[in-house]
Amino acid sequence: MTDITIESVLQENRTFAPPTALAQAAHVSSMAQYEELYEKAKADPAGFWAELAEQELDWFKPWDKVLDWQPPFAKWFEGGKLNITYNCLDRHLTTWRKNKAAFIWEGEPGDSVTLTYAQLHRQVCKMANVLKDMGVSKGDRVGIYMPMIPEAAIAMLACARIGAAHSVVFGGFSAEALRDRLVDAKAKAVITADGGFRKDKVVHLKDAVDQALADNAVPSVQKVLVVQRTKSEVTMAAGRDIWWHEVEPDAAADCPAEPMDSEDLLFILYTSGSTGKPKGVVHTTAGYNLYTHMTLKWAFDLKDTDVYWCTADVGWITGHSYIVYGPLSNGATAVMYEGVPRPSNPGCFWDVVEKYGVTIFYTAPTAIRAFIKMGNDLPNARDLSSLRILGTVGEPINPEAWIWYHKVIGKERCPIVDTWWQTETGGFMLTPLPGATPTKPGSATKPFPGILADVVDMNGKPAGDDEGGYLVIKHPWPSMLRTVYGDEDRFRKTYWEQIEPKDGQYFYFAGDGARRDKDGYFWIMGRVDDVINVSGHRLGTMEIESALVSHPAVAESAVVGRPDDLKGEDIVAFVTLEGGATASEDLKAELKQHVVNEIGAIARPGEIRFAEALPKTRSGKIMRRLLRNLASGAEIAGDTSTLEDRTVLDKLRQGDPESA
Ligand code: 6R9
Repeated sequence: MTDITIESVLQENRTFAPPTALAQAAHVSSMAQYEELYEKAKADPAGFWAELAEQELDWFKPWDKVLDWQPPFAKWFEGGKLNITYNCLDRHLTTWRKNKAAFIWEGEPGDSVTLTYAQLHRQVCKMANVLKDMGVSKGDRVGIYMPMIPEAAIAMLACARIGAAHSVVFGGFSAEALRDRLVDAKAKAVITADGGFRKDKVVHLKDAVDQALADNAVPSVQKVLVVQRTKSEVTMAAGRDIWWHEVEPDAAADCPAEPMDSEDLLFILYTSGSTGKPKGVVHTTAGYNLYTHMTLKWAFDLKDTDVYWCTADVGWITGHSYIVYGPLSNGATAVMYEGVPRPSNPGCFWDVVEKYGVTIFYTAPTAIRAFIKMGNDLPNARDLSSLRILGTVGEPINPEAWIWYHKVIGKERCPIVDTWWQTETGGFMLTPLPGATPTKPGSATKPFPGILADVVDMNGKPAGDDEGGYLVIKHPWPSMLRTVYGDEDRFRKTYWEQIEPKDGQYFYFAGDGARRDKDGYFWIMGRVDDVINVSGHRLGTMEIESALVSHPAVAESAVVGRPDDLKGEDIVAFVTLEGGATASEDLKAELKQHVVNEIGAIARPGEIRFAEALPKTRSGKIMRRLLRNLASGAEIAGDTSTLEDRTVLDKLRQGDPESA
């Protein structure tokens, strides 16, 4: 018997070809062209990336060596000098793009600002000069704790301009979470705002910064730069805190971009491990610049005429790579929106699409499932005809959500680009190219050219067609994480030693279960930590959840294992219902049977629990770890600092009264 790591139980057979007109005009316009690029990159990865680095980026000094791979440490473009903000800003100023919109920003209360490349450049230079005055210099780390306002991007770019590394902490995180991250990064300064607007409330960011820094808890922080957004009352510490609007008018509008080595630290971004303290993922300059530039250009077929909108927050890697660096490096126009769908304005996303004529729209499955629950009237009441490409990221997208996105938002015209990647990978790893790749709902399709992805067992042996296993990457890529900040050991153990290297072959371990079908398409099955073992069958969460979501009454679901004497583990499914559906014991029985019909008896949930909402991280990922605790009646254990809404857990603890 082959060593099958995770069993695949659900098959999805629908395929969607790229629209002809879109394909004809696309950067990559056929499968043949994709395959040519893929094979070329596979045969000579260094040569492939070097050619693109020369074509697509501006360098102050060319590199000496494309790739130095001393596993698990990779260096790309060593000896080269560049500055990512030169590629994102300066080089556009000598072209017609000088007065092109770089960012179209809209605030939650409805205020808006457009920044051209020239204006953005000016603001970045000013803030860079202010940072210098604050004593920040090349090599220092700066914490950024901001709402979704243009100054968040300006702050990141201002750091990169002078060679300081930023560490953005999502503005929804608590003072404690902020403090831990500032301490770990030994940040010299913090850039924040008085507050931000979120779901019609003011989030008091400056107060949280004060709390984080209280009692000299972060001795490395010397200065705090504060942007005024909400005009709420804040305390300014004399000698430490500086108002941006007070220093901005006098700051010089020119600040040359610091020449950086290719491998100089660009940023640290903390990603929460399921246990233990968050990992500071380290990204460096040149490889990250190149990879985010190329992936956005090809996977979203980015053109100068596009109005591109990624709904993420800059506090996540998606915001770093695909709101700030990728779009600007390409000279694109990017929409930035402060708000999120909220009871007072559930259709706000579609208003923004209509108002600015968004052509490329990139969001997360959790948002799509929320839109489905809110009903089709909201999008149907807006003109969405400007859209040409849709994207998704963050979690596996259930085929039913994919189909809804395709029909109701894309009007069956827009390819869906399902991008699988991670904070650690810096950019898209598995993704369709919209003019080339036929898509299958629920599959992130194929590797980006230059990415050698595989599905293997614990010994590194490749799985057969449709056999589940571990998703790995077998060759370094330009934007891969370089280490875990200050913890090389954790870097090795987490990513490179889960599967033992053999004969010089190293495996980057992504921590996701996956299978590859006979057409070479990858299907992500969920995090390996979440795999459920029923009577010796190891089942991924994605497929059972998709089966549940395909029932008309179900809006969203999360399945976890609960220890069971007989089966090892039993499946407990947490389910939220569609607007019109009513919870009942009959519905529970029906849902169990539905899973049996869709998948088979092996996946029959032992228990269904109705819930009002599921516990999610602030970036929208379901926290199955907490549900696992609940399902087995245990106390909630481990880190809960990334939880979006604490009341969700309390409600779940009280059981599911609706089903009584
Ligand atoms: C970009 C981002 C990474 C984890 C990743 C996987 C899940 C992301 C996905 C996806 C299936 C996709 N994930 N995109 N799963 N299909 N298209 O989300 O980074 O926050 O570090 O999370 O998210 O489990 O390993 P990050």
